[in-house]
Amino acid sequence: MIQKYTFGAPFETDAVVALIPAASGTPAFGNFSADHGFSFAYDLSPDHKVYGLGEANRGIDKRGYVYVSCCSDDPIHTEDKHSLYGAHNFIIVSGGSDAPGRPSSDSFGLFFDYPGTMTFDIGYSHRDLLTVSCDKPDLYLYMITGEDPYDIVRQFRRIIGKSYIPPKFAFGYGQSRWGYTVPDDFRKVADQHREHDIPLDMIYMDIEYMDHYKDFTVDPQNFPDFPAFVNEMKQRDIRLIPIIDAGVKVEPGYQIYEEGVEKGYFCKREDGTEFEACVWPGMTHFPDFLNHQARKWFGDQYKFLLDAGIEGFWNDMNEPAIFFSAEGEAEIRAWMEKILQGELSFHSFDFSDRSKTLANRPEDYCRFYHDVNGKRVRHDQVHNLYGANMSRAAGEAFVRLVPDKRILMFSRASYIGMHRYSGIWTGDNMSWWSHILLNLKMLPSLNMCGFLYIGADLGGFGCDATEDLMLRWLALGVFTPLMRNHSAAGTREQEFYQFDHPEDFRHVIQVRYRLIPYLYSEYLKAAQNDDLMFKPLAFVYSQDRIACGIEDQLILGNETMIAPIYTQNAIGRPVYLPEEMMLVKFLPDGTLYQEIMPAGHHFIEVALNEVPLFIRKDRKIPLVKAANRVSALDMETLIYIGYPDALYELVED
Ligand code: MIG
Repeated sequence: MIQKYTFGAPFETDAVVALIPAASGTPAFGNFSADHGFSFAYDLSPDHKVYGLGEANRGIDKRGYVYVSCCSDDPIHTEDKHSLYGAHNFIIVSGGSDAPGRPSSDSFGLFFDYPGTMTFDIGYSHRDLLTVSCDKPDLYLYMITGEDPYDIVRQFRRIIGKSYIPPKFAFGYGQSRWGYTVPDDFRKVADQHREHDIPLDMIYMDIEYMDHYKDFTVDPQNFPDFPAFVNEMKQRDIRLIPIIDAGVKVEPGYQIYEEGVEKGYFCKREDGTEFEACVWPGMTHFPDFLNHQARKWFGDQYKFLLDAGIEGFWNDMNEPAIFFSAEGEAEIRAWMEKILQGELSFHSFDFSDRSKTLANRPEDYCRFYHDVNGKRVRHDQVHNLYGANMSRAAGEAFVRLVPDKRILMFSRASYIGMHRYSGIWTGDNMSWWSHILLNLKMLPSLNMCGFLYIGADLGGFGCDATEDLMLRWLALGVFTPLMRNHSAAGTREQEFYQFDHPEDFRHVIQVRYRLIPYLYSEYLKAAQNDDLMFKPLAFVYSQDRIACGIEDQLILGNETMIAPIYTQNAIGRPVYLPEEMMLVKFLPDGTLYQEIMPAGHHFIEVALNEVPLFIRKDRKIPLVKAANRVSALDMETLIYIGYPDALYELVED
């Protein structure tokens, strides 16, 4: 059952698409207060677990920390961080399995539809207290009760609308790196994959492809005939996937800038002038994605690239990220001027601190406004909707511009609702072993919030990757819908050909292609049925106390369990089986190791170039022969592995 409560005058975020009548009476769980801002409080018993929050830090069970919904461009995802790029205000309080006598109604879900900053203190200040709070008491609250957390999640998914489905090629492997600039950089990637017989469907174009980082332009020197280059790659059955940044360069004569100013489609300051912030192109204006006309206008710009043959995009810097604002710049200039004039002395740390605090300043988010149906709304109050509406702009445009085609798209910033238009990549992680685990833990939480097309920068974006880390991470990446190797300029190059054993990469990436019919089928089922592709073990084995606490294994689809290796120099890992399962190891010679293992604790050995997977008892999964492109997969080669008498429903489209 879903009950909708209205507090104050909420902003319409469009996250929920189902019509839910207003509930009468007071909510069944917790205490509410709308006196000073808004707050919700609920006493947690020792066995309560709390799920959800989508792209958030730490565990699958969120209990024990404080999380702040505030889309943030922060590339250092250490354990202490409270905010990442997304804002997904859905949590499920689960009564747990070990509470005899507790009513099942002890589990409930909460969606706080509020687009400003929101704090989820989940047993952080007090182990036994959950509080959710925000400054303005204007929001919709959806309270969902159901049989168990899994049922609650599916009810929630039903009211937020169907998840985005990408084109099938998007299930292939993608190579990316910030720094590919000239056509030969892209050709080299394609050539190397061909030479070493390694599958590849996409090469990503980072900001260097643009003309001075101007959206919807290409560098005229490097790409004098861009459609021809896109086509050259397409002849090789490889898609180029360009990045689009949120900020539009301020440059007289640049058509998008001129048009946006003329039509009033950029965010404005209080005095009506366009807000200016420095990002990659230099000074930019931010398109007002909350204004539906501006949204249509910006979406239409994607046509330039669609017409050139492009079939996929990634939307970046859309929190929006700000290096510094015009105001911030003026402030630091005045400060430096005083120092130069000898009016002020300073410590060196003061100097570096000052310049660092210029980026993504909360004050700056209070300096510009949106035009929402003629009403002026200050950005900070709707901050978490910005990136989501950039992707919505594009998604709505694709329906108009290329109605018969599915376009690949994923975004960095997001809010619930964006899952109907786009996927997510989880931003600037690092080449750290701990980030393999973080990648794994985010998967079910993102699914709970509707995001199915998801993935992390495999191998890590920042820092230097090693061959073993890369291989282990790919052995998780073979299971994530978005499988992309991406890294930052200046870090050690991490394409497979930078390492000593290309054959190991060939094998691991081939495993992905062998699994695509299964992954795609499970993806489609999850999208069509408002279901999860990745589930915590607790959702499936809710009566098993040990399984309920396991966070480094996941149920994938309905048939399998994944248990990737995420520690350095490990020869394998401990695995807990809640029931009998078949361990499958994809061996480097293309054969399979299969062993039925009884329920219980095990240690499995897995070499660096092997991919482990468990098939649940009495289930089986389809497997095909590898090919170097998704389009070349031959369904005639399909076999099933697992328990032979099982049934499997293969969904294709
Ligand atoms: O300020 O476009 O998360 O994937 O390579 C960094 C350059 C801007 C951040 C993205 C990353 C991308 C990078 N971008």
